Amino acid sequence: MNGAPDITTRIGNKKHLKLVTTPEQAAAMIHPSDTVGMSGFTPTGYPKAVPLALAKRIEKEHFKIQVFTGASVGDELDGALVRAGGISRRYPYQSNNDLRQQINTGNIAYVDMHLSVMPQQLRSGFFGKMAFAIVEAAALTPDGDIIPTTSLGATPTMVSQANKVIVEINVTKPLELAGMHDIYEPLNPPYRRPIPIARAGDRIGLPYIKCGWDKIAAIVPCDIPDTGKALGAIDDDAKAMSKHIIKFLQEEVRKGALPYNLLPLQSGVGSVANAVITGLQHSVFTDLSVYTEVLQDGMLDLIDAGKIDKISTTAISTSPEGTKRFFANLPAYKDKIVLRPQEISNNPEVIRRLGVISINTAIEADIYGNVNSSHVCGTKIMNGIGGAGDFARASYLSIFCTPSIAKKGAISSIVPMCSHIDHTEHDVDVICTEQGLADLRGLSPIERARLIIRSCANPKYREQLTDYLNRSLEATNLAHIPHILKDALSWHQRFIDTGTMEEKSPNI
Ligand code: 0RQ
Repeated sequence: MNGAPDITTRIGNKKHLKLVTTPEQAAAMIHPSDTVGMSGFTPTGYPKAVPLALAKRIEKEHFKIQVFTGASVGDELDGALVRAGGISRRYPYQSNNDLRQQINTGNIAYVDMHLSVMPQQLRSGFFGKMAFAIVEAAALTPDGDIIPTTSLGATPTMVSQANKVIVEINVTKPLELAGMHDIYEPLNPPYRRPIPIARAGDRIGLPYIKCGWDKIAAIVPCDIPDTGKALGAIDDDAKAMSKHIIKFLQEEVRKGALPYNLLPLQSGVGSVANAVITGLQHSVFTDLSVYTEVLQDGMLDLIDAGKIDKISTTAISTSPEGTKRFFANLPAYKDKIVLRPQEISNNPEVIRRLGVISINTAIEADIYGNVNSSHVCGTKIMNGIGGAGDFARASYLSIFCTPSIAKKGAISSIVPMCSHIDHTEHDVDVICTEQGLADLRGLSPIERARLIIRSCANPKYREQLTDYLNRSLEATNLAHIPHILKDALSWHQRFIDTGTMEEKSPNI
């Protein structure tokens, strides 16, 4: 194959070199309406050459497929296929501009799911049969098993459930990634056993994905690197939230509610999450551990600063600079990091056992502590719930952050009633904005409302929110959760009416 990178040394059994083919020939194997699983979790570890070739084929032949991934992936997959008109249904999370637009105009059916649950539902046959899994790999073992790359996501389940597997060997991924993965697939009920993870770094499975030569339909060389997402500078709001959270955690340690080295941390994606993690670098905390789904650049800083014991994740979701740094120091990082399937990295059983402290981002939070992290104005999807629900419900301490205002202050992120709810008041312990932090544990709804308005709402909106609360108290005669429904709903309606709600994508 002219110009294709040489992958011979990455194929453990030379007898099977005959499976090596072009992206176009591999893409030609897919049938219209097929259900196709693709590796990847955030823009890392996803196939690129085959989806790009498939998009070109679809542009000419006009057909659609159903696409499963671990979570969001890069534009070579979601963007290219959507622009070609090639996706009919998409599961379980996305963060692509073009895809979001097609979902929000009814052209693509999107199923926004808890990420830990999707592999089990695939295995149980809820979605029918998966025709192909297209999987990025660093190498194939002599037995035809797969050494994955920088994310695991739902790939082990896709490989076990698909009729055939197309392996895309990506030469930009170092072979030294081998050994970082820990692959364990639980049995379905009623045969399931406890998952034997008692500490973030425990290894319980295999370092490769079981596949076998019989299942491999094609092997495709690829030299396209992951897109990655450049991290924006940590702005003042993110710095303020990071400070509030670290101060709060220090106080919890002082009170004896948390050990000196905290409990395993989970942080979502984006600048606030990265700011909190970066902030820990300069904190008093040491011997930290992380049980999360995405590892961002800030965690590499913590490793470099000698603050981290172990990190468990399903994706190395670093910026392009972070990825270079990660690959350059792979032996040192390898010792600290375990890559697990999302069914394990996000597993509520393990999260509850370890007592994880979760820190996720909200689009809006209401005065009673409910959180919306997926739908703008209750109707338009931004990205999805992702792994936030897996963690929020099962964690020891569930923290949600959001800047107190959006759209340059035209919108308050603290609202009377969330226009859509992903995380109920029962799963939200702490809300933090740049204004301050509200510890909601043990408080009644009305106490929560007063505290959230006082500590988290932007001064610009405090009076309106207090007025709403007072009128609701009066109108309902101090009901348990006082609301005036028509006023609560019109809060969002005015933003829709003024067109303030036109959203863009953060492409996480
Ligand atoms: O749009 O730039 O056009 O103004 O939403 O908001 O403030 O840039 O924040 O990029 O961190 O994304 C919740 C979407 C935050 C993300 C969310 C508008 C805002 C902006 C983005 P503009 P920011 P971020 C780990 C766990 C759910 C999944 C999850 C997310 C855009 O964190 O998808 O946590 N979380 N998974 O203006 C109207 C409001 C708004 C608003 C923000 N109140 N009203 N628009 N925006 N607040 C990852 C995985 O599971 C893989």
